[in-house]
Amino acid sequence: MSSSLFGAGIALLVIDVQNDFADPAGALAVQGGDEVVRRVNHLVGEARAARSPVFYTQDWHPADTAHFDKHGGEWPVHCVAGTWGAELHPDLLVAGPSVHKGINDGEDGYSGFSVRDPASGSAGSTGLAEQLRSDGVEQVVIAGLATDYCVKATALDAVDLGLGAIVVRDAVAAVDLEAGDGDRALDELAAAGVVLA
Ligand code: VGL
Ligand code: ZN
Repeated sequence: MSSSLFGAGIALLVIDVQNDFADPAGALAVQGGDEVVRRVNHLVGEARAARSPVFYTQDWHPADTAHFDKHGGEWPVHCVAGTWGAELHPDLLVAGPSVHKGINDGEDGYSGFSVRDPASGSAGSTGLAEQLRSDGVEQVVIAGLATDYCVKATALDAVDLGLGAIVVRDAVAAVDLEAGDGDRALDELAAAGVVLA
C-alpha cells in the first residue's frame, strides 16, 4: 500500500532536473540521474492528483562566473543560461513554474530559496518563498539533484523559513565528489529536522 505525500498546503519542489545533471552526457552528470527523472515524474503525478502545486528550480549561470573552476570556483562549466545543459531534462513532466538561481557572477545558487551576494555576503530571496506563501503552502516535498548541494541547501532553507520539509530519498541523487557526501547530506538534513521519506 502506498499513500500520497501530497494534499492541501503541501507543494512539490523539483530541484535542478536539468540535462547537465540528469543526462549521462551532461557536464556534471550525477550517477542515477535518469532514474531520478522517472521517480520525480511519479511524484509529479501524485502531486497533481492531490492538487498540490509543483515548482521547479534551474541552475542558471552566466558563461563566466566565479562558481566555475576556470574563474576560481569549484565546478566545471555547467547550466549556462540558455544552453542545452541548463534545460530541464526532456523526459521530465513539467507542471508548474520554474525558478532560476545562480544567475549572477559568483552566486553559487545552491538553494532554491536564497541568493547570497558574493561581494557583501548578504542573503536575498529568489522569490520562491513568496510564491509558496501566496499559495498557502506550509510543507514542501523535495526531490531532484543533487542531494549534497542544491537539494540539501533548499531543504535547510525550507526549515529555516518555518516550512515542513520532506526529502524523498529514492528521488534524489548525489554528486559525491567524495564518496559518502550524499549520505552525509541526508544525515545533516535529518539532524536539522527534515523528514526523510
Ligand atoms: C549543483 C553543483 C553546482 C546542484 C549546482 O544543482 O546541486 N551542484 N551547481
Ligand atoms: Zn551550479
